[in-house]
Amino acid sequence: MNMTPTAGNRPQPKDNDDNQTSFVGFDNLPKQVHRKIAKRGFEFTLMVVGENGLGKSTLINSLFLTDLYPEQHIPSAQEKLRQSTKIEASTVEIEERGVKVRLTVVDTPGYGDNLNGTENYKAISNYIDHQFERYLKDETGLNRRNISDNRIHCLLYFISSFARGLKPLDIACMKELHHKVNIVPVIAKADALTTMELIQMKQNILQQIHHHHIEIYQIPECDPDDDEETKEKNEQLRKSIPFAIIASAQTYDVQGKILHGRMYPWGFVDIENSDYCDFLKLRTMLITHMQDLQEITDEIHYENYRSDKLQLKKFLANDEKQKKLIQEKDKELRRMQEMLAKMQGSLLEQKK
Ligand SMILES: Nc1nc2c(ncn2[C@@H]2O[C@H](COP(=O)(O)OP(=O)(O)OP(=O)(O)O)[C@@H](O)[C@H]2O)c(=O)[nH]1
Ligand SMILES: [Mg+2]
Repeated sequence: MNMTPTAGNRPQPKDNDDNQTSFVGFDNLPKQVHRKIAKRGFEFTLMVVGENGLGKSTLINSLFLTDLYPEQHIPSAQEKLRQSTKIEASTVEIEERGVKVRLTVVDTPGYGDNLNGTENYKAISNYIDHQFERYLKDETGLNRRNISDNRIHCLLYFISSFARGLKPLDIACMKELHHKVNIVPVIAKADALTTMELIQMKQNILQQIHHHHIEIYQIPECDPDDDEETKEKNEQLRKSIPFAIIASAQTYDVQGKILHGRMYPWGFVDIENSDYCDFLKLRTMLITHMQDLQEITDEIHYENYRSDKLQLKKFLANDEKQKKLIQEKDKELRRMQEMLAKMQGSLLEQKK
């Protein structure tokens, strides 16, 4: 079999007729989106979070056409000891048949390196809040027409396939973030698991999510008038969560076809093969439910943030009023005390 690594360029969409091709890529975007949105374009921000080395940057690179990280810096052991969560945003502009997508990917390299895990997810949480704050400021400002939306619409949470399920830090992190952002859990490096292990792992994770009352993103139901095929595909997406991910930035020439995959001594793993990898399902989910992810971000997560902020403002304003009132009363009291002291003084003078 001829399997030679190629120059890292993205392979063309395959035209074979197995089930994996029924899941779409960005190439199909214009068919998937509402005309109105197609006109003004998409602004979508995706964040990846998870332990160090789980393949976050690799996945981003293979999910979206551009190489976001051409030069990766591998930290030395000494640097690793001091490494804290470093959050980086990269934007790619994609234009597909007239539809503009401004995709921002926010990477959080090194998560889990720092022994103080709480610090890691607090930084992520603060970053999400900061984007809400920026949006709120823009929205209440003068130039409301050209607001750029950098709010995080979806967070891919990477779970290590070397664990049996969620680790305590994963649970704590998800609980900190689930009311701020749409969390989509993914099992990283799923090529390390056998079919049975993967099924078990998915069950364990879903049980833990349920047990700890973690609210992950729920794929919406189809419209009743959608065709059976759409309903079936949507159901498949729903059933696949947490998505099992195998990522690779490398492409290979496999018998004349350029495929994204991982080459092992025992064989080739094609990351677009839906028999053992949910890569295409994840991409389909992001595209078909991009609008829903944006709406939930705007109507639920951002709205919660905004109303909390307004309440806090009201409370602080009331607090400020109270403080002013107390200050005025204090002044009045002091004035009366001074008057009293003066009167006592003049009385004493008169007695003499
Ligand atoms: N076996 C396997 N290895 C993978 C997979 N995805 C990425 N890798 C490898 O894992 C290593 C780390 O990948 P990165 O993409 O840098 O991981 P990361 O999560 O961005 O790491 P940090 O930025 O340090 O947190 C690289 O050698 C990748 O080739 C996968 O699905 N399976
Ligand atoms: Mg990385």
